[in-house]
Formats: sequence, C-alpha cells, structure tokens
Amino acid sequence: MGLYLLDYGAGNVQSLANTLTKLGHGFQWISSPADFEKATSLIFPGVGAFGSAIDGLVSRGLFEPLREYIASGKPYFGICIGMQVLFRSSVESPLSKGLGIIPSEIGVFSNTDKSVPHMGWNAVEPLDPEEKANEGLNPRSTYYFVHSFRAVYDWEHPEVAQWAHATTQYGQEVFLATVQKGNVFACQFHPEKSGPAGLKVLDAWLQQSEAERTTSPPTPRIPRPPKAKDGFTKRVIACMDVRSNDDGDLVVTKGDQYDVRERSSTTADVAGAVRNLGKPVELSARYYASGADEICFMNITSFRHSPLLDQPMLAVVRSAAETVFVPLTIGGGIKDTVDPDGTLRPALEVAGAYFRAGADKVSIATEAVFAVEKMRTRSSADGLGEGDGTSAIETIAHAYGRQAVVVSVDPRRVYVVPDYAGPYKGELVFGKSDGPEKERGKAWWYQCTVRGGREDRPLSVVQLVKGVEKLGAGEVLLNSIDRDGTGAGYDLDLIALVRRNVRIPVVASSGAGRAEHFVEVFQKTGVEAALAAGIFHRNEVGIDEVKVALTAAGISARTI
Ligand code: 1PR
Repeated sequence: MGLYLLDYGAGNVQSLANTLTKLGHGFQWISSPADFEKATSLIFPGVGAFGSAIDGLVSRGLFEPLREYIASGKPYFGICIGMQVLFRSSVESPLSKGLGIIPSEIGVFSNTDKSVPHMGWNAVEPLDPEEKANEGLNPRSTYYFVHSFRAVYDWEHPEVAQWAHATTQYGQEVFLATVQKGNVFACQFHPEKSGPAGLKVLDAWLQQSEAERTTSPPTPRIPRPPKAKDGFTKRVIACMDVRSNDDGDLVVTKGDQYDVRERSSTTADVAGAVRNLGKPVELSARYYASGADEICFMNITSFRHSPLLDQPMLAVVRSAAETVFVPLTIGGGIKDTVDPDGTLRPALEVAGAYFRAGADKVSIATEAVFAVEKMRTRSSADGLGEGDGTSAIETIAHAYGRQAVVVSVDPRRVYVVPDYAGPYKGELVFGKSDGPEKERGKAWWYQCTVRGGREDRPLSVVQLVKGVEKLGAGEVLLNSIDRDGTGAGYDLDLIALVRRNVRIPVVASSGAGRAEHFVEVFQKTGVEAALAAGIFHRNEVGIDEVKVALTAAGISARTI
C-alpha cells in the first residue's frame, strides 16, 4: 500500500525518484498491472513522445489498469506526458489513443513567433488564486517546461475549462500548465526539474492526506478568460568539460580554444598537465545552489574508444542527479559503441543509459556532422537532403522526443577574401571597418569540425544546423573554437547567423568573460540561453551576478 511511481521504460524517471527521496517520501515502482491495486497514490512522470508513452503502457499491459486506477477515484499526479495522456489524443502521434479522461486533443505550438520546443523556465498562473487546492504553486516563481505539444486553454469549452487549474503563456499562446479535478492533478512542467519551487509543488501534494488529494474543486469551476502574462525567462547554463587527468582522476577541465593543457612556464609550446578546476559533482551542486538554470557535462575525450560498460560519466550523472534539481545535459560519446566483449550498443541505448542515470537531454556533436553529411547525399526538394531514420538524432528523438536531443556544434572561422566565390558564398560574414584588425577587409564562413575540433569537415555551420533541425534535434548548443576560453565575449556574428537559420532554441556558448556579455548576447541575437564555463569555474563571475545584470537590463531571468 502507499505511493507508487509509474515507469513505462522511457526517459528520465530517476530524477523524480531522487526528488521524493530528498523530500523524505517513500515510494515503490509499478512493475506489473497488479500493483495498481496496491497503490493508494500514483505519480506518472511521463517523458518522451506521446506515441511511445502510449505504446510503452500498452505493451506492458498498463494502459487499461491505469485508466481504471484513475476512474476509481484514487489520487493521481501526472507530469508532462503524464498530463498529456489524460487527453483523447495528440497531433504528435495521431494513431495513438490517449486515456480520454479530458475530452480534448493536444495540439502543437506554432513556431512562427517563437522557437519550438518551448524549453525553459516560465511562469504559471493559477486561474483562481482563491482556490484552496492550488497545489503549492507560486505565481512569482518560474517552472521548467520542455515540450512542443500543448493543450490550449479553451475557456469557452466548459468540458475542458472545468479541468483548467493554471495557465502559462508562451509567445502569443496560452496553454494549460496544470489541470485538476477530483482525484487528478497534473502539470505540463517538470516539478522535479524546477528547483526549490518545483519541489514545493510535489511536497504540497504529498503533504496532503490521501482524502485531501481527492477533493474536488468548486463544481462547476467558473470559466475564466486566460490571463496574459509572458513569464518566459532566458536561461543561464553552466557547462563542465570533464576528462581524466594524468593521474586518472575525473576532473572538470577548461581549454583555451579547446586546448586543456597548461602551458609550461619556461617553454610556451610545451604542453603541461591537464587543467584541473574541480570535481564535477561538487561543482554541479555549487552551480545549482547559485541559480544555474541548467547544467551540462561534456565528456571531452569521447573521441577515444569509450565502451558503455566502462563509462565513468554515468556515475557522474547519477550522483549529480541526486542533489541537482534542474535539467542535466550530457554530451560526448553519444554514438554507436562496442563493448569489450564485442556487443554493439547503438546510440539509442547509450542515450537510454544516460537518461536512466538522470540526464534530461543528450548532446551530440561528431555524429551529428556525419549524419548531415550523409543526409545531403540523398536529394530532397528543400535541398537539405533526407535522413534514413538510422542516425543517433533520429532514433533518440523518435523514442524520447526531440526536446531530449541537443546538437553541440564546434565551428571555426575560415577567413577568405571579400570577393570569395566558393561554395559558402551565401553565408559569408563581413568584417566591420571598425572591428578587430584581423577582420577588417576580410570575410569569413564558419566550418564544422568533429572530434573536439581535431578534424575539419566540408560542411558549414548553416548546413549543419538546418540539417539537424530537419533530422529532429530539439536544440542547438553553439560553441566557437575561436572564442572558447578567451573571455572576449560571445561570437555575436556566428550566433545571430545560426539564430536566423533555425526555429529550434539556440544556446550561445564560448567566450563569456563578464556578466555584460550575457546581456549583450541576449539583446543582440535573441537566443534563448547562454552558457559559460571558465568564468564560473574560476569564480570570476557568479551565476547570481549574471542574473542581476540581466534583470537590471530588463531581461527576464529566473531568481531563486
Ligand atoms: O563529438 O559527440 O563525442 O561530443 C564531444 C563534445 O565534447 C562536444 O560537445 C565538444 O564540444 C566537446 N569538446 C571536445 N573537446 C573539447 C575541448 O575543449 N578540448 N569542449 C570539448 C568543448 C566548449 C564548451 C565550453 C564553452 C564555454 N568546449 O564545452 O564549455 O566553449 O567555455 P568558456 O565559457 O570558458 O569560453 P561528441
């Protein structure tokens, strides 16, 4: 008897388990249909794509028992897809039928006025602030959302409006952030990834007695028009490049233009030891406490052979996820690998291992370049080529949803004469006459590299990002080898070029040296997020200082 969690075998459910442990609530997993009988409260942390969630429930024989559990009036808390499955259907997977408890359909965000997926921290506005059961929500807080599909708030449709509990605005669209009726409460955001504010939502529900969790709202709810409130914030991300040092310890390191070894003081061209800036799990806890909106770990020696069984980064993610309740991205080595016994581990399985360890997104660099090169050999009307369904991007996005797939880009400038007439002519950026000396009178394009900048490829950054967007990536993490570790500020030309060419969110990276650089990149390029490494590791600028600078400049940022 007691609290059960439902896992249908996809995505990061470990984070919810960690959150409940942190809050001091015991739980068990639903492992067979019979467990629904024993459950007196149920949380369903659905992640991934609507269709794979439904297929996962059906193939495990859990779909009907779940519907019966909810119909029996016992308390239910759904998260993300755990909310969407309550609906009749979703345009994401037209052939899959939902539970049909809420008589409406999940639609898709328009990307004409904003990037999609809706990825980041946004405000949640309870429709009736007086309602007793507002489930720990604070209209002054923000919560972490990551989804492309949403339930529109149709307040003139009474059968749906009676479920509406709180709304969120993204661009011009107002959608259901939470639904509640009788024994059912569900949220589109991830409380387990929404820092202290999210933990409060889960705790508020769990602190109620089981009888209180089944209390109906005033019936019928009074339909209310949506409240206009754009509470979407810009994200500030801390990134850790992780590798073994020469003693074999896993450390956070940091390069200058991707070179992570100290320069010998006597002979400048002799490479010294790998720079050691701290331990990954400890640093991630520090960044969480100081307000990082997301945390990334990059395994920067993944170009070496790295079998899944012998992957120390899995342990790093597992430990970090025990104390860090904001999204975690893991990059490096998301590719087909071979175990020492010869067993092939496809990229999908590698990614799955990271999701089960506690990662929310995986980041793919080298394999993304190869996938786009391959797709460009298959002709298509849009000139981008066609995927064949086998790339890491396609297989992972299909199973876990595109929001779980980030493509990390490692471009380098290639300077050319201004009247260059080569294949990248249409993508040239021209140096300003008052710009840095080496740029004056020159033009350049951005070339893709693989294996951490060790190899140049015949592909431009524009070709790459357009290609990965088509293959199914949900976000671009845009580094710059020229700016990495320099503290000279972000490469605004590069970032604006990429922002113009895709509709998915873009994370600016490489070169941040001061809090003002974050203000500048948000004001001048319109990206959704900015990432830094060195200045945070060396304690030169705090994440809290960056947030203060953003707020002072009128840019929305999450405060804790
Ligand atoms: O190719 O899919 O296995 O992924 C490898 C990943 O490791 C890629 O995302 C690649 O960017 C990263 N990587 C590989 N080698 C290095 C290196 O530094 N030698 N790190 C490396 C890339 C860039 C960012 C850094 C920002 C901000 N480092 O991670 O955090 O540039 O730094 P700053 O704020 O200090 O300027 P695959």
